[in-house]
Amino acid sequence: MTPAYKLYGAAISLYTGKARAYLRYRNVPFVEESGSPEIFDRVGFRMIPVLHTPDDELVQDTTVIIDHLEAKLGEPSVYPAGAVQRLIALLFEVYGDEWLVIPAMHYRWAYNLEYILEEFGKTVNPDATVEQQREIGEKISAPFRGSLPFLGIDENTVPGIESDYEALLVRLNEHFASHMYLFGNRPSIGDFGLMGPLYAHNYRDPWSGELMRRLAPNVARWIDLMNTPAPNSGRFLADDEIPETLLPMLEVMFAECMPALLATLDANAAWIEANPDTEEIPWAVGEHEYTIGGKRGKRMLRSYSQWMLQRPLTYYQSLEGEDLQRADRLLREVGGYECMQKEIRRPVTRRNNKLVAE
Ligand SMILES: N[C@@H](CCC(=O)N[C@@H](CS)C(=O)NCC(=O)O)C(=O)O
Repeated sequence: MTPAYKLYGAAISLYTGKARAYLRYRNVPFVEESGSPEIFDRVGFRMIPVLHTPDDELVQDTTVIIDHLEAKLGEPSVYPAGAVQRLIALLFEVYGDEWLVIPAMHYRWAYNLEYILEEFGKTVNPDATVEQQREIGEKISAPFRGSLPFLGIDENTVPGIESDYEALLVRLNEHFASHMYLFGNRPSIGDFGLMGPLYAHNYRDPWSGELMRRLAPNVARWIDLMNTPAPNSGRFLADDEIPETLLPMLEVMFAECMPALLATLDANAAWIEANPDTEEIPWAVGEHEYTIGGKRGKRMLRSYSQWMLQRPLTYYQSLEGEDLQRADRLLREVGGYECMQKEIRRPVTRRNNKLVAE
């Protein structure tokens, strides 16, 4: 029998790794294929992954894919019921999707070049010779390699990107020494967010995978676990507990990643106000100076980051009473209180897979 769902994606794709792990965890029957021009025409642009549902719907964007299936499948949800766990899980998802793409892209193109060029070629033409695949790879990977400066990867930031990433590996390694997933025995939306960059690039690319296994064998083990269909019987830690081992990672997240990503909200608001008659917000809305691993550089402000950031921000800003108090206590401890007060002056939404002002 043909599985009901199709995932249009690729083994080398960062975001496909996130969606695939979710489908496996929820035991959703699916086949994985490459997307076709017809599929991308229907979506409106070329982007993977895309989920093809049994109702012939095409769902684009990993977060939308996961939420679409969460609504269908119900419990056991990947969104913790505990307010603080849920908030931190949403933050880890943004961190994986929008920030760890920086080390993922850096390590892939700096240390795995030969391999990844062939992999790109193999993705397009599995039957071609290695030489042909390399040639195809050179050509079709050009836009990806060319995006490094826009992501803020240059000679000044590379030492910061590497020290920051290696420190993250060591901290995650310590965390996974005593926990299966971020919040106990059930993977959360935060685990899936981390899975994209940590799997497809930093585990699967050979040089990067070797670095991971050497510095952080428990992280490599977590990746194997995330890629395995699960019995779906695990639980999040009781009493909305946040493991101590996550706190140093949250500190780093709030010191460098969140301020940089939050700058997108101001840039988007300025763009929306300057272009009241244009519906779709462009992919990039300016550039800014940012810090990574203590090194300063310039990166493009990607409008889409706001849509991801709105998830933890609106969730946090909806909290009340005891939940808010507990969230604030933790946020103050990790230096995140100020960031989370950020007002969403011009909310954005997705309409027909396009980012627009709400
Ligand atoms: N926010 C999107 C990002 C998807 C994305 O950037 N996918 C990359 C591949 S990992 C892509 O399709 N790039 C354009 C291309 O392959 O032509 C998601 O979560 O699905």
